[in-house]
Amino acid sequence: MIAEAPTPTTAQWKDLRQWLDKVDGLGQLARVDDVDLNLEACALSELVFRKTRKRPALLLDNIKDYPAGARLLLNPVGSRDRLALTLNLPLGLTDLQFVDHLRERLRTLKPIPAQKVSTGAVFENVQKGDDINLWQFPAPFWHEQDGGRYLGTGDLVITRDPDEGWANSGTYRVMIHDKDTAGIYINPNGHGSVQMQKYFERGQPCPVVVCPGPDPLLFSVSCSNVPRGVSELDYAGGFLNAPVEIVEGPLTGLPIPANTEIAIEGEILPETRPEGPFGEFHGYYASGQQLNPIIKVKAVYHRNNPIVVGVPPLRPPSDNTFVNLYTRPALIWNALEAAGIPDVKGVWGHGGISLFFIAVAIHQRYPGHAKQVGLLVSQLPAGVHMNRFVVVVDDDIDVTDSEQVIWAMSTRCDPETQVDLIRRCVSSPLDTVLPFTRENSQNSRMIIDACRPFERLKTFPPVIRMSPELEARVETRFKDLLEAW
Ligand SMILES: Cc1cc2nc3c(=O)[nH]c(=O)nc-3n(C[C@H](O)[C@H](O)[C@H](O)COP(=O)(O)O)c2cc1C
Ligand SMILES: [Mn+2]
Repeated sequence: MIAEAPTPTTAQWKDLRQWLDKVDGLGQLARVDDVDLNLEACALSELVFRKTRKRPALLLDNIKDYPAGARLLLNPVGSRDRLALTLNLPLGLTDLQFVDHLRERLRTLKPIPAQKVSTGAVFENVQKGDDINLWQFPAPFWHEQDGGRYLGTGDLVITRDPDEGWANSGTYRVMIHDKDTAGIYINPNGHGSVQMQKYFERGQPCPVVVCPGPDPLLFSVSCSNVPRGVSELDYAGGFLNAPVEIVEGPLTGLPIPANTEIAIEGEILPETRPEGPFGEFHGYYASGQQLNPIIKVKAVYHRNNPIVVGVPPLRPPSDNTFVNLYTRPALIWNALEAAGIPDVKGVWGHGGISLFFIAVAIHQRYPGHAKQVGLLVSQLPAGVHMNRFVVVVDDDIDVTDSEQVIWAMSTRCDPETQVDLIRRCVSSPLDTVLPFTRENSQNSRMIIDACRPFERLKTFPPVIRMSPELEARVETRFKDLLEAW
């Protein structure tokens, strides 16, 4: 509706380092020396996101207490143009145009199977047994109340379904316990969690590979909602229009991106240790300290001078919530269309995060259209996770503009007749308003029909709005005044 579908082109980079050259070429890479990973790195990441105009990616080198060359990349995809570059989309789009382009791309995207190659740069250094030491990599202590140092925030956690054979790659947090042990937290409905549980039910450990320094495309795909049964590595190939090159993990047989910075191969055990607390993506330390499974590391592979990618959760909006700000609305929009819903004109998540407060604009076609959309969005796989409010507005409202959405709620919605509460829906143990247990993570949600009532469309008070002709005429006539002030 907004822009023509972009022609997919083959992306011009093969790994994180070539991607960094592209970002440098855009003028969006800042290099910083001498940063302290104890709290300072996270604070710097947040301030760059909040206070700079360009929101550059930050490449930290000569990190305090680490050898030169051990690097940390912060804010990888925290600008719209950097995310567009990463997802192979045009630069310079507005928020809604970005969602519209992305949904078009996702609608036609065909996964391309990852291609096995004989070796890769990831094997430049191989460590086993006593040589394994996770502390060698820059793993920040991110937030003041965290329970440890997290090596995995912008990572890939690769596992395989023991029944169905497909490999999943999800972004899940990984905290270092000791030199060859890490803790992992996976939400119960995460694909990696389901696969892990299947191994545990058979009394087996779950083979795993953690890549804490991935290509930002693989990261962006691994932290968004890719359908069950599809490998994120194949899905990323669809974005690139070329297969992702992988090597086989020597111990696990799992796919490892051939030129990724670091790959940690091992097993997730059902054995638990205290993990967290951790400052979470919604802006709270929500889960306290939990007993979570551990990863026993069997081998570490890394490139020379490896780069860790850090995407610390912060109070939204942040670099951490940025990717899904676009992917979730795009997926919801596509799912509504796939369900046969006509005339969806825009989808956007408000509050700097895409899941809690979702607004959808429609051109109303029939009585009940708005309610149907609201209920569906609140339960779609792409929208259900931790959602709390869904607002449906008419398409004269800019769905990405919070002021306009709230104006529509204030002037077109009678709460008694246009608001519904739906109870016991899918949420998360990280939901701030629930007791933090895995068994009890069901929340309620509010469906707000903020459209003009269908039966009053013709008689509803007209909006005060100048005609395009009047606007153009007055703007031309008073151009000097408007520009001078
Ligand atoms: C930076 C970042 C960190 C994340 N950390 C976690 C995490 O620690 N645990 C988790 O379950 N989900 C986490 N997520 C969300 C998952 O990556 C997301 O739900 C993804 O779809 C999981 O992949 P899956 O669908 O294959 O399970 C994170 C997302 C982002 C953007
Ligand atoms: Mn998945």
